[in-house]
Amino acid sequence: MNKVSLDEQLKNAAAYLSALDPATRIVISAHIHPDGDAYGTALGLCLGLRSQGLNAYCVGFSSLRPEYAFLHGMEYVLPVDALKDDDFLIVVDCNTPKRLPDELKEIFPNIGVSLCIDHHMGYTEGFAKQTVINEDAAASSELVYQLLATMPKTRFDSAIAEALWTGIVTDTGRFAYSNTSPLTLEIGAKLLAEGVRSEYINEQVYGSQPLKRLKLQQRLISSINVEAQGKIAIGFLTSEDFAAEDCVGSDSENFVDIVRSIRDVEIAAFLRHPEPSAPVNLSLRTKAPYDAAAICAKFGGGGHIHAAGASVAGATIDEVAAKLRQIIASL
Ligand SMILES: [Mn+2]
Repeated sequence: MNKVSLDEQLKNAAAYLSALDPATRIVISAHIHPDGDAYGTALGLCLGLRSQGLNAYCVGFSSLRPEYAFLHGMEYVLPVDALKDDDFLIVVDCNTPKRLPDELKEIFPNIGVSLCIDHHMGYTEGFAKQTVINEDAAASSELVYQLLATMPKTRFDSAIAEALWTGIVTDTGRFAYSNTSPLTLEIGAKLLAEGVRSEYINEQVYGSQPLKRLKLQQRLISSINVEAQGKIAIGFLTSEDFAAEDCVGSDSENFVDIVRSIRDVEIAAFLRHPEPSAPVNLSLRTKAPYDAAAICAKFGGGGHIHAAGASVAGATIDEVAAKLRQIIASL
């Protein structure tokens, strides 16, 4: 892992970017199945670099999910087949080739990742030429704010601020999780001062659910099983559940929080299998002393100490749940 201090990494990355020829095309990708922090970090960085006259674009998503449709910068999203070997590729909120969008996985070795900006644990050594990595950052958007603030030519505006605000709000559970630090709130204050419409964004992200999503939640709630004297809760959604409510996998983003909200539960797991041919997705939330990233690593996944996930191909929900119970029992 990178032992260089965050300040040093920010300074180096800022110098690296500032030295680029303005004609160099910068292309920014986040991870597969983007969430609020992935969209917010990628678009916020893209707009922030453009405010300095740099030639920045995003790649890896072609549309925004409806709750994020208010974000600006979609006109700078390129299709993957437009990428060229001499593009300057930045990967954000993702620290391993395994989590890149599928269509980018094949071509990224030709381009190479010039810069990785992320806050997850388990960086794949050699993934990028340069990094801004800090596992203590609440969100990748927090790191991008710091990077842009290190670059004197940045002209912050409300579009940049709303993108980064969205990343921070969604990754901190609206400034509530333990990853929320004094710095997170300081950055939040600076973003608000740029004109973030906080109430409007809250309404878009958290108060505009389609009814089918609530029906899907109802199915998850019905599935929850609390075990080990109330310490462990496991809930799941099968491909039949998704089909019955006309939902896709991304409609269940953050559903693990429902499982996590049960009193006294220390390990909360949400298993979903949106399509029979797709992998089973495991989302895990833990309280001390349980290490969610270590448990998910046994399934080939990763994340943070109290919030992690894994994608398990060729398995059923029952098989993943059985292995999870076994791992927890052995702790
Ligand atoms: Mn994140």
